[in-house]
Amino acid sequence: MNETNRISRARFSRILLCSLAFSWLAACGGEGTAASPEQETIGLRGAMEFKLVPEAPLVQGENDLRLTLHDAATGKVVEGATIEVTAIMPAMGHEATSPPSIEDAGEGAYAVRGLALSMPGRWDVHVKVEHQGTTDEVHFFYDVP
Ligand SMILES: [Cu+2]
Repeated sequence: MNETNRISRARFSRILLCSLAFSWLAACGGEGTAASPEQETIGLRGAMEFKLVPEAPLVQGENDLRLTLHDAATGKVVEGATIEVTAIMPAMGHEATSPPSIEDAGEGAYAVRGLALSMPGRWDVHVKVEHQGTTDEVHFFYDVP
């Protein structure tokens, strides 16, 4: 095989891998496929409504976001919850380099600061919430340019 063939084969494998990863994401994204900056959905356990809004357009590096929580049944804000936010890059199987800090801003709002999205590409941001014995969680997908 000559040099040109080797290069085009390598390129083809990369393209194939990307499209496979993309269709996998599209297929399993379900509730979170639209990578819009502002995302809102009912959690996977149906207990809470999650809204996550970046403070500024997402960048490679550290990002600040605002999480808002409502009780899915009553519509009341969820205050004083314990929150964990992690981010992974599904296509590459690695996590964000450090966890963000989370501060209760009152009235169901939480400031998520320093979410480290270390690479361009698609990130799966996993938000887990515990509040008075009730837990819920959600995945939001974001594309970092
Ligand atoms: Cu990566």
